[in-house]
Amino acid sequence: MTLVIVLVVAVVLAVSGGLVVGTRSRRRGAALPEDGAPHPGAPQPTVPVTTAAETETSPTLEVEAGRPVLRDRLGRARGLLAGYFDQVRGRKAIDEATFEELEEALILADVGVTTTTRVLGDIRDKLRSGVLSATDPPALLQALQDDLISMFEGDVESLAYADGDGPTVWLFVGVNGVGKTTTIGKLALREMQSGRGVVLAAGDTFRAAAGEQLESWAERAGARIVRGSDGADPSSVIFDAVQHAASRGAGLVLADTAGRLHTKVNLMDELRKVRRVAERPPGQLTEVLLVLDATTGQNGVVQARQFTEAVGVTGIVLTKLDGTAKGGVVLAIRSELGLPIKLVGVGEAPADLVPFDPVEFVSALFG
Ligand SMILES: Nc1nc2c(ncn2[C@@H]2O[C@H](COP(=O)(O)OP(=O)(O)OP(=O)(O)O)[C@@H](O)[C@H]2O)c(=O)[nH]1
Ligand SMILES: [Mg+2]
Repeated sequence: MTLVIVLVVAVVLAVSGGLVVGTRSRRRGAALPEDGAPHPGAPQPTVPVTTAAETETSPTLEVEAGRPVLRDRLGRARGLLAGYFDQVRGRKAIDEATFEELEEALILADVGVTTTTRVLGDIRDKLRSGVLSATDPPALLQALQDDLISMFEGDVESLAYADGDGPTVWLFVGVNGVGKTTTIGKLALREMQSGRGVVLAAGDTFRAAAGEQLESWAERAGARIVRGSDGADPSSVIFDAVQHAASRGAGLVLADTAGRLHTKVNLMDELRKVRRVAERPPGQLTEVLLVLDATTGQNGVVQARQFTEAVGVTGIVLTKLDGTAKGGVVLAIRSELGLPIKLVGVGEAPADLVPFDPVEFVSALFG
C-alpha cells in the first residue's frame, strides 16, 4: 500500500514538475542562471547567489503523515499542572488555599505573574457575583480553562500571503538558537508541498555554518536558496533573494537572520535595515515572525517586547514546546503583548511545526 502511494506521488511529481516554480536546474551543477545574479540595485551587489543542488528524493515523501498530537507533546507541561488541577478538582469547596494552589501551578508553568493574577482575579469575580459556586471546584477549573482560551479570541493565526504580484516575504528574527533556521526549513517543505515556489534567503551571514544548514533544508525541500559570502550584509542577501524570486515567479521568500540578543543596539539596528530592505518592492513583507524558545520561559516576553519595538513583529513562532513544562509562556505573551501565536514547534522533524490552536493547546494543558 505504502509503495503504491509512493509511486503515485512520484509519478504526479514527475508529470507536474513544471508546476513547482523556480525549483532546481535540470542539470546537476549547472551554471547559475543569469537572473540569479545580484541585482544592480542591491545594497552590496557583490553577493554570490547559488541555488540548491538537485536532490534525488522528492521532498513530499519526507514529511510524516498527519499532525503530531499536541496532547502527547505537551506531556511535561501537563504533568506539572495535572497534579495541581486534580487536587483542586478533589476539594469539597473553593477557598483561599485553592487559589494559592492554582497560582503556584500557573506560575510554575510560566504563565507569568501578571497574567496569573488577571485570570485568577476574574475567577474570584465570578465567585463573588455568584456565576461560580464555591462548592463546585470542577466548574472553577472549566471557567479557568474557558478564560485562558478566550484570551486568543480574534487572533488570526494563519500566515499572510501578499495579494499583489511581487513575492511574499516572511522575515524570521529572534535570539540565538531558538529555532529560526529549523522553522524556515520545516515551512519550506510545507509550502513547496502546497505548490508554492519558495526561495530561502540565507540572511545569517554571521555564523559560519548557518548557510550550509539552510542549504541542506533547501535541498530537502527542493527550494531555491540565495546565499551570501561570510560576513556579507544580510540585507543585500535578502534583497537578492527577493529579486531572484521575482524573476523566477516564485511566490514566497523565507528570510533567515542571524540570532541576536535583543539588548544589542547595533544588531537590532542592523535588523531594522534588513526589514526596510525586505519590504522594498517587488517584495511584499507580510510577516515578521519572532521565533521564541519556550524553554526560556518569561524571558520570551522581554524578547518579544524588544523585537516588536525594533522591527514590528507580526506573530510568534514558539518552538521546543515538546521539551518543557513552561508552555504557559504562550499565555503570558498573548496577554501581555497581544501578539498572535502563529505556529508552535513540538519537535525537530518537519511535521513537528503545527498551527497554534488555542482550544487544543489549553485542553492539552488541562489533561
Ligand atoms: N525539541 C525541539 N527542538 C527544536 C525545535 N525547533 C528547533 N529545534 C532545535 O533547536 C536547535 C537550534 O535550531 P536552529 O534552527 O539552528 O536555531 P536558530 O534560531 O536558527 O539558531 P541561530 O541561527 O544560531 O541563532 C536545533 O537543534 C533544532 O533542531 C522544536 O520545536 N523542538
Ligand atoms: Mg539559524
